Amino acid sequence: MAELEGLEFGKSDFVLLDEVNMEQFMENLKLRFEKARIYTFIGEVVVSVNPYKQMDIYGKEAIDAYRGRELYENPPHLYAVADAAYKAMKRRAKDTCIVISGESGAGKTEASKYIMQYIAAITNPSQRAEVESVKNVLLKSNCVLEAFGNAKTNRNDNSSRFGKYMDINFNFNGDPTGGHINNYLLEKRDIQTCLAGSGKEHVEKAIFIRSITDSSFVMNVSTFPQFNFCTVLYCVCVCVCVCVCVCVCVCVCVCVCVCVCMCVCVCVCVCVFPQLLRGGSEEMLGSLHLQNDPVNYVYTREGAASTTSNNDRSNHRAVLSALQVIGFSEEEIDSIYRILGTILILGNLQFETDSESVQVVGLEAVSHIAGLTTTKPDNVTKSLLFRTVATGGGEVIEKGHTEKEACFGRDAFAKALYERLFCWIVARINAVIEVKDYNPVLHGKNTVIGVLDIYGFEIFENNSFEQFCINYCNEKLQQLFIELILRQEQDEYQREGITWQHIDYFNNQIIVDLVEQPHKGIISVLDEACLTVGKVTDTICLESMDAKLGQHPHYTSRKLTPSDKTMEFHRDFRIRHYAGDVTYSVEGFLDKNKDPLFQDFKRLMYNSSNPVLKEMWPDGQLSITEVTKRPLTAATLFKNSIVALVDKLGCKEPYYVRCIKPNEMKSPVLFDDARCQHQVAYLGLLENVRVRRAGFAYRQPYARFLQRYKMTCEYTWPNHLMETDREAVEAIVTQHGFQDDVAYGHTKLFVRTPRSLFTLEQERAALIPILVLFLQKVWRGAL
Ligand code: AD9
Ligand code: MG
Repeated sequence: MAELEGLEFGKSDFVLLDEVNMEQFMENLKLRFEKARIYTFIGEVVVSVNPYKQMDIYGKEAIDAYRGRELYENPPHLYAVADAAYKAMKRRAKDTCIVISGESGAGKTEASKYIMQYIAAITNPSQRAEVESVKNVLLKSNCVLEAFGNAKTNRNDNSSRFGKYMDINFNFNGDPTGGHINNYLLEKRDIQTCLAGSGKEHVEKAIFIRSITDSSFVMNVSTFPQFNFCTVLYCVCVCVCVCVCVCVCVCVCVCVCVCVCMCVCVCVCVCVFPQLLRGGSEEMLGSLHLQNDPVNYVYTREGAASTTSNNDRSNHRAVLSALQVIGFSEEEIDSIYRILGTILILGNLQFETDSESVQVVGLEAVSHIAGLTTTKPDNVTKSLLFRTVATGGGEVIEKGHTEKEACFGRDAFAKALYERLFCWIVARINAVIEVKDYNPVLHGKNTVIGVLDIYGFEIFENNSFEQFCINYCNEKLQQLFIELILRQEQDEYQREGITWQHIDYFNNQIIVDLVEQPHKGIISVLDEACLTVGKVTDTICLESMDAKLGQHPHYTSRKLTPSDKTMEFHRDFRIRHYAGDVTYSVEGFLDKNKDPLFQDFKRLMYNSSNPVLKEMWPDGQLSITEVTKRPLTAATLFKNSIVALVDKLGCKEPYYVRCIKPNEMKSPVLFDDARCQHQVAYLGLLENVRVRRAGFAYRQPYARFLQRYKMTCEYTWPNHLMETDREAVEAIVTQHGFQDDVAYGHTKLFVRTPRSLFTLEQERAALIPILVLFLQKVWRGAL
């Protein structure tokens, strides 16, 4: 019980702090982290600090302790918030959602898994087979999505490179009947950030510095026992490595490149590739024409240096088995791995220029690609070396690529293959779990719990288009948080005439507008540049952003502030986000925003004899003259999907898990005060405490409150004789002695602490059996 935790563990709810200020907040957060209390409430919000070690607080026993209990009956836990969302959904037939936010590595995905496990554990007590099967698919889909959508980065060994929002549908019994997954922006660069061509050429000193300070390559301290000695040892190790690397860097310039290749995990390699290469059977790899080591492939080489191979075999088996459990057919699974093989082989393809024309080096690879994609080798070669273009006069001609264009086309093709594969897998899972044959008349209202696990705010040394999208998404979610938790709450007090001291908070709408406003925002400028005919470069695009947004208080570029030496001339722009300043390199923005894939590749895939591939590339049936309409740009598609997501979340009752990353070392014993304080500040947690503390935990219209609790008061049972419902509610409150804990609004009763309500609930629960007995006797005529 929260009360039994004792003060040595700090306050289990930040609302209980003596004073609400940053100092006390941080003191409490740190104390609880050090005492292995990783969760703390702010009312119904759970603040979670990543423990970076296994905790003995999950599992059946804990689930039983939280099942059906009120939030404040147990110590803070993810299970408590999952149960609250579930109860609200079941008791009040409300759609709810659990929004898990925090930066990369803060523990969002782990939290979402515990929440899913909790919901799976408390539902379907009668073990009905069809419900069990839905639960199984929902849980197994995680394994597949992680393999295809997660990657090792500097900041997290298992970083989600896509945002996931999963709706779980429930029937009137509160049992899952199905679900739906939405995925948001799978980072295309993930499969090939470290391409020999693009990665190494642009290795920057800044990245090198990040690689050694992030030190994800040093060792994993999460296995260390909790001695300070270890912290010291760890710090010494880091220092030694930093010194060695710096010395190497200063003394032997050539070695910088080597170190970067060895250490930098800026490149990320989606888990499924090393799993396949290290874990696939000889027979499987043979049939895919693959060798069993990621270092043999350009797309996985650098990621492979930073990943361990211990679990690849078992993870590969788990993914295969999950795919089968979900219901992928053998042919579909085979197609998935054929596509993965194609991508790896594509990555190794080289081109050479021989007397003017460009050729593929080594035709064996082309025949392997043709075999894996069930296409003709000649057509593969043609797509790699030529593109079809429609001239102004309506003529269709074939234009040979330069070597550079061929490399660009190859990489764009590999990225698109992966992206479409991922989306197809999600769509296929959705087809299995979608609710079928649900009749609301027969089965009652179908309710939903949504769980959102989306990439957190990202600030790297080198931020590109992906960070721009991710950070925009976080601005939108912060806006939703402000809207739901801070603004609506205050607005309601005002509407209901409750005395209320306004709490100030930073409203980030201004930054959201900077990015998304039609005609004026950054996305609109980007799109305009992409649609402009002629050679528009990233730099020209930056100039037009400068011209349109130069006056905006949250936007700046080097041109606008020439004295700022931290930005590159004419290549960087900076946004003052709610979470901090982020400098973006505009290089590559236009290419990433456009659909860079030549129609020839789409046609090649559409003409494959493999039905799965054909299904993934419906746009390949268009001829070049039909492809006149510009597709929506990546930024606009992303913006539309995030706007739809926010709308979806906005109409549900939200529950929040705010995750904090205690340090950059992935250490279970380090609490980096400055880093944590920064996160607390930008997550708006202090404002959250202030609003919560000044506010009321619970509110209900008088009529509904009366209906539920009238049996607990002699003046209101079975009917009251007072003039208004409000007076009757006053009678209940006074009889139970918590008149100092409430405020009376125009239409609703507001209760400050949940404890008062808890007393009422207990009394009601005790009265119900007596009442039932009484009514039975009345019906039988015994009374
Ligand atoms: V990212 O935005 O996808 O890059 P997340 O999702 O916030 O990030 P994740 O949940 O993947 O972070 O957690 C990172 C690592 O922290 C995990 O791989 C675990 O090793 C560790 N972690 C996080 N939460 C817990 C926990 N409750 N117990 C133990 C944890 N370890
Ligand atoms: Mg994650």
